[in-house]
Amino acid sequence: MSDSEEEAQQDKQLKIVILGDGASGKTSLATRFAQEAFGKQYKQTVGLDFFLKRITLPGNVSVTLQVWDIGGQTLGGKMLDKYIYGAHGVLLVYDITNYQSFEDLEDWLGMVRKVNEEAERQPNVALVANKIDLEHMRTVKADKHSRFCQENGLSSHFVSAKTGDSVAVCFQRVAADTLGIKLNKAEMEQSQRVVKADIIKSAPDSPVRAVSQPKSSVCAIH
Ligand code: G3D
Ligand code: MG
Repeated sequence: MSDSEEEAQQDKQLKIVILGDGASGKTSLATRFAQEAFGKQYKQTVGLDFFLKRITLPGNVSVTLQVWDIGGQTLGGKMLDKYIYGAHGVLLVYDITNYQSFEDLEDWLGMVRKVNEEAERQPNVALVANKIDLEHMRTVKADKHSRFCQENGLSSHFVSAKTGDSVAVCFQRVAADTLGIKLNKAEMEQSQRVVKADIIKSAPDSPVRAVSQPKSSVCAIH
């Protein structure tokens, strides 16, 4: 690759818009992805608001994501088309404990399609089921989620902005789809958040054996 080609590649920016009902967790997802944090104050300025984050995709493709949080905009909001227009990727977010937030996605998706009718492309859309840490309070069945994905050609994601589960991979997948890059399973798993968990041994029977065993292991949070 020549220097200029490499530069062009380095400068690639994708517009990603996070849509969905109020309280589905859009700002939390944006914050989590931007800062690897949850619950910190996220400054919502008036007007169009986005942040930039550079990620690396397989094949060493570096791409900058322009992530737009629609703030308090609701379906039918006046500024909404300005957010949505020209997006490369859209995260359609609902809260698995709030059925209405799932039902409203049909309207959100309709809006995305309509606004981009005159743009040069339709964005890649990901269906994002948020708050999977609240599985015990789930009101939207997984098969409803799957059917909606199939019917509309969406990629499927189950995430938690609170724990960080699968958040990064979700953004990564949308970017990869937009650029026509396939992510294999290992690459998907690599971007999952991993933690080191110490194995605490109670009353080791032989000190020699205990030392020879691993003191920690790496596991993914699900
Ligand atoms: P919005 O930007 O779509 O309106 P927010 O949604 O990001 O402001 O989140 C709405 C509420 O849901 C917040 O609670 C937030 O902490 C919570 N939330 C967001 N994502 C998750 C998640 O993955 N799991 C859980 N358990 N809660 C989540 P508050 O109480 O601050 O209003
Ligand atoms: Mg918000």
